Amino acid sequence: PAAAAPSGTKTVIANLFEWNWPSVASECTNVLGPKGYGYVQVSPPQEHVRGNQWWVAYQPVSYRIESRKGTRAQFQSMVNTCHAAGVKVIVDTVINHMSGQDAGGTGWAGSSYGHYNYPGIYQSQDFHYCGTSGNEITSYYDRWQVQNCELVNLSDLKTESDYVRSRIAAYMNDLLSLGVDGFRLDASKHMPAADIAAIKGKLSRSAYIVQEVIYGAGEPIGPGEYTGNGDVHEFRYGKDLARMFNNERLAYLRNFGEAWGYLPNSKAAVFVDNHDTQRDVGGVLTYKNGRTYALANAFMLAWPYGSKTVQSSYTFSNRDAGPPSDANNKTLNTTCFSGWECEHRWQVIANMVGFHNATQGAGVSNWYDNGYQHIAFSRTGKGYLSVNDENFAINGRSYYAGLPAGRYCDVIHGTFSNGSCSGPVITVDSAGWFAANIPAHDAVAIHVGAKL
Ligand code: ARE
Ligand code: CA
Repeated sequence: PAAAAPSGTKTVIANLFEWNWPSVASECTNVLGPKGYGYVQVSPPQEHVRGNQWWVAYQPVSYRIESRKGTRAQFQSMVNTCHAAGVKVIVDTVINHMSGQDAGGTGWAGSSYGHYNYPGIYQSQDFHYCGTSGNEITSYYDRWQVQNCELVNLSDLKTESDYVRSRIAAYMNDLLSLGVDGFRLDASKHMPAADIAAIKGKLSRSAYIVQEVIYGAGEPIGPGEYTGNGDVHEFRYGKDLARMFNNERLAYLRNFGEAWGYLPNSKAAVFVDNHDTQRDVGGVLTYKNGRTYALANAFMLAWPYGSKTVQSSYTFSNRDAGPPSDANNKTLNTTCFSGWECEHRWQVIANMVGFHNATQGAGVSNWYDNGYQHIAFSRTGKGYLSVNDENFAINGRSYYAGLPAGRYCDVIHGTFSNGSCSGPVITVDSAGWFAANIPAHDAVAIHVGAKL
């Protein structure tokens, strides 16, 4: 987190998409804390409709903290364990709407509900009925519809009403009482920025806020109008980064960020992919791209633009299929590299979190590119990354890193721990240069936090 987050170097978020609470807790202790992640983002914790699809989580039925991912007690224990490991917790928060089931039913934790009736919480007068067919959003080019009609049949809350705002704030305050540190506000585009501001004004203490507003060319509602409330996801980032790797040139990345028309650096939240784009946006890089995906994340973590999230996924081939779960759809404990991809643990990605932390605050200098798919740059005085995404190796070159002379662990190919490097060591000479051979679709990275 960049904006509202407390200062410090540990600002990378790991999004442990659909992990259950006991697994998140042990990951904080065993991996996220030790590897230098500052935050974990977790999937929506409130009671939801039943079913195996992952997206049941986006259909709230009540604000009880009880879901397929665990009980309230397990959630509380997860927050405490993550905090003890130095990892803060961001919660995916679904407040624009309730469920999308016309027939209603019984939620995960036993609450009964109707499409526009959530006993003790919301009744029919608390929802929008915008008057289009099915009350559905039919055009993203109509501001009023986007905020007052239904997104995929999800009962749309009257976020302009003080009662609804208070009820939403009560849910968020409950999460704050459990110790959470921030919120990812789902479907923020579908709520006027002023409604979000009013809800934020009812929170019991400050918290990091990141809003999901997908940039769409020509749409009247853009991410820029939400920056007054906190950070906003910059969706163009992952799409453009993929295009540079896939079809265009890494050389174009030399001014990646605000100069590309993006949100201000201090407000942008970025990722290579998220749980939606990895399913729904063609061309975006995901775990399925293997090495290229790792290189894209390495670039993101090394490059000073925005607040960065590393996506962590379960393996999927069907868009809707939920995570590994038991016969009752209770999510199973995570088993990395078997049913779960655990991208945040990949050597390149996890080690580049260390690079990110060691280079925080340093500018970019010594940019080099070959005009095409080989780039390199320093984070002045702190670190150096060279990515070769050509189809051929680049051998026998020297690079000017401008780093203090000495021996550095190449954190792309080795892990630095207890003063030693499990991979190749790179020697920077007294003039700041080093020599390296970089295979096709590979990289080298060195930084002052991994100096022997
Ligand atoms: C599911 C079924 C639907 C069914 C519904 C209700 O798929 O057929 O009608 O349930 O029963 C997720 C899933 C949906 C799922 C939903 C509820 O993706 O498939 O519906 O949960 O369970 C727009 C929004 C943006 C939103 C994306 C998906 O602006 O906010 O659509 N993203 C968030 C989450 C999603 C989640 C929801 C919101 C809902 O990250 O995971 O949906 O809580 C252009 C526009 C974008 C637009 C995009 C796609 O790019 O610029 O604004 O994004 O098109 O339409
Ligand atoms: Ca709305």
